[in-house]
Amino acid sequence: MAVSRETRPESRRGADGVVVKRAVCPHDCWDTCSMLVHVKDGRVVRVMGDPDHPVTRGYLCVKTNHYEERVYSPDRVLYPMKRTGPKGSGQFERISWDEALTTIADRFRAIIAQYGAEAILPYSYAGTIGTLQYGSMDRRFFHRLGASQLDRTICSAAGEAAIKSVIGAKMGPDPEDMVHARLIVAWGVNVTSSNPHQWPIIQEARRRGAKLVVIDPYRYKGAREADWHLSPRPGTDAALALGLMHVLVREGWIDRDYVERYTEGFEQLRRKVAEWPPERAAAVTGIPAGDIERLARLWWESRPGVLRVGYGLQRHTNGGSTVRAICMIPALTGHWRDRGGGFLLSNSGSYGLNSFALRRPDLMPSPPPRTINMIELGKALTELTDPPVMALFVYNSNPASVAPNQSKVLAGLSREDLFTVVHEQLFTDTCRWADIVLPATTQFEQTDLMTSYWHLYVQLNEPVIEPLGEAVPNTELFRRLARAMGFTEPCFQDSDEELIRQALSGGSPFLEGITLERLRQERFIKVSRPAAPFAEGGFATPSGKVEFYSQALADLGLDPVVEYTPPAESADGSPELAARYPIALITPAAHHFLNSTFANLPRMREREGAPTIFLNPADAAARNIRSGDWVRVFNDRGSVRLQAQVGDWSQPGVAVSPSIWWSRHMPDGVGINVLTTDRPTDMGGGASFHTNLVQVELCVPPDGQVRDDDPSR
Ligand SMILES: Nc1nc2c(c(=O)[nH]1)N[C@H]1C(S)=C(S)[C@@H](COP(=O)(O)OP(=O)(O)OC[C@H]3O[C@@H](n4cnc5c(=O)[nH]c(N)nc54)[C@H](O)[C@@H]3O)O[C@H]1N2
Ligand SMILES: Nc1nc2c(c(=O)[nH]1)N[C@H]1C(S)=C(S)[C@@H](COP(=O)(O)OP(=O)(O)OC[C@H]3O[C@@H](n4cnc5c(=O)[nH]c(N)nc54)[C@H](O)[C@@H]3O)O[C@H]1N2
Ligand SMILES: [Mo]
Repeated sequence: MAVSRETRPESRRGADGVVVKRAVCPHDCWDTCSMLVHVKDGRVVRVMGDPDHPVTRGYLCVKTNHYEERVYSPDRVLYPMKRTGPKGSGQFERISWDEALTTIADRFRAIIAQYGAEAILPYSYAGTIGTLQYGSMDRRFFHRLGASQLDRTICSAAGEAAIKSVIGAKMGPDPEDMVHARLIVAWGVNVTSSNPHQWPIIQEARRRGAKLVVIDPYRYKGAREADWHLSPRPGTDAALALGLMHVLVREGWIDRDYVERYTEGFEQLRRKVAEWPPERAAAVTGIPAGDIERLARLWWESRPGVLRVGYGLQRHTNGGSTVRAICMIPALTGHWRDRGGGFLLSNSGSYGLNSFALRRPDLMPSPPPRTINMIELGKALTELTDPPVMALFVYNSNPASVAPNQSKVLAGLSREDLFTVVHEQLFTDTCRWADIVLPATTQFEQTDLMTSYWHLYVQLNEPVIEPLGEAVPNTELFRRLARAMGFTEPCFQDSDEELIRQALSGGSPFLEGITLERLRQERFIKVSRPAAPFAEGGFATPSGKVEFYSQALADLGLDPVVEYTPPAESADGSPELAARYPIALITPAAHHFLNSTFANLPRMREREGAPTIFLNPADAAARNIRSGDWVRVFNDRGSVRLQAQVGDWSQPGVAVSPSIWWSRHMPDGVGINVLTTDRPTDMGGGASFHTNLVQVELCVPPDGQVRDDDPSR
């Protein structure tokens, strides 16, 4: 195809009428890719990775390669709609934007008059991670309204709290520098599915002689291709880290100079790790003591070395302590000194956008309204009083599919007296429970300022096509709602362009010289940040040092150094429960979906196969289960049917179910999250999606065709 590359400010057209425009992937993913979008006659005809972007390197993931299928999906919500049948029936009719806004404003006023504004709960997460559409005008609106605040904990809260307690900021090495590493430890991160642009960086490092070690209970593709795969029992990594530090301290494999200059509490840490000889860590984790010794030596001898840690391992009831323990390792050994070395869970602290200006918390009434933890949505909707939640406003999220303890969430959403508004691009499981559904634009139809929680480029996304139907961006929706509610503060009129200027205005040294004008010309600009941010200390903790001992933790009643506590649901944590439900089920990211996003697309569902559970051969044999069989997976919270795949995916007693399928595509109309717990993590109030005990048994498949030798016949 003959194409012309767009040259700002004017676009040029190729001979066949195709214009290539730049956009930025909006999804909640490490990679935040730069996209080339081929547009013909106002319609997207093809999407590709931008070859000029140093991290995207000309290719996109399997999900966004066909992004046009999502934009033009028959599931797109194109007009405002109101419910006409009973709650959950999915019966809606088209209404005008005027009617929708008036209905919402009238209902909000009535609720505020009777219950107070705290009876209104916004519910949003990261349908897009764009600075504007993730959190700006929406926050202003709910702050001014005095609605209950939402604690957005569903993804990363435990890890964030842990990082902050040790190093003070969500910051680590520049991933592009990891090509220099001699050792990369991918610890609880799926580097081939969740973070696909990390993979070529790892491969380049390996070509230069580096080793890849994967620590993950799931033997996913990257684990199979690693130099060494260690498979701990789920939720036991803090014990592994303590065992590793025991060996490092015992052998004197520590950087005394770094420890003295830049850390605090080494003496307390030394005493703590003395209690964790590798044999003890081995008994907890299932990783042989010899392997723990070997890994400690490999780490000490490999410079630069990096712990590339993921969010998977902090989605356990003890996830905060786990990240805390791991985060201490590079300070002990001085790996922070090297370019490309240290610890990286999140780089989102590397930008310094002005979120106060964007979100305007000063618009909140005083005292500020109550805060509700988003992972406890079911409880909030069914148990809260004083006031009860009477209105739920959902955007950027699909809680009917993604929130834990789904039965409770659905019980809440089905309340006839709950007024639910959902602003969505696609008619999701959550839309079914709405009173009003509003149409949202996709990234190709809206403006945003993009950052990444992994790489270090600020990027600008501008619309490449006109909005479909009557869809509007989140920012415009909340401008309209502010008008309907009669809010007169000038900040409710700020345009998207003004919002971007405000976001860049905080005076952060990282953003020096980065302006909207430059972004329009250059599209992506790297932040000004030292490559090795902690080579000479400079941590963002209260002491300015790595805090092995944290008074803040002691104040929370936690071990001020760190301790391993068994996951709340595990043989050690709850023996009685484990006797009934002997399998530890983890539910990590599916390769072809992004949380529940993309799971509506037939191409992605086909490639993903069926809602699956990977079982170890020993567990399968004990239950007469073979690959391809349908099984019932259940615990006290609920039950789902999944198709079994039997193999060396995990150790005995551990099962894996890649997530998240939409409930409507599940055999019994409910999703994997009927099994998951809404119990918050030890730090940060985060989600414990991977701490679940279940039982598994052969069952009747969705097509009713049972196996010839099925004992349940
Ligand atoms: N294809 C795809 N990409 C995605 C997503 C997706 O759904 N699909 N989701 C996006 C989002 S929102 C996020 S937050 C990131 C998440 O990216 P990741 O951090 O990779 O998150 P998960 O896939 O939940 O878990 C990562 C790994 O942690 C492992 N794990 C689970 N429990 C433990 C444990 O106790 N110890 C150890 N060592 N490992 C454990 C899982 O088996 C999994 O392989 O990815 C983003 N990218
Ligand atoms: N069992 C289990 N559950 C999990 C996880 C797991 O690993 N296992 N992972 C958890 C994690 S890491 C996360 S981050 C959460 C994710 O939970 P969510 O943030 O709810 O993520 P998605 O499922 O991607 O749903 C986002 C929705 O936002 C919509 N959307 C996208 N862009 C826009 C926009 O600009 N405006 C509006 N109004 N809507 C938009 C999309 O169409 C989509 O339906 O799920 C969590 N749930
Ligand atoms: Mo996430």
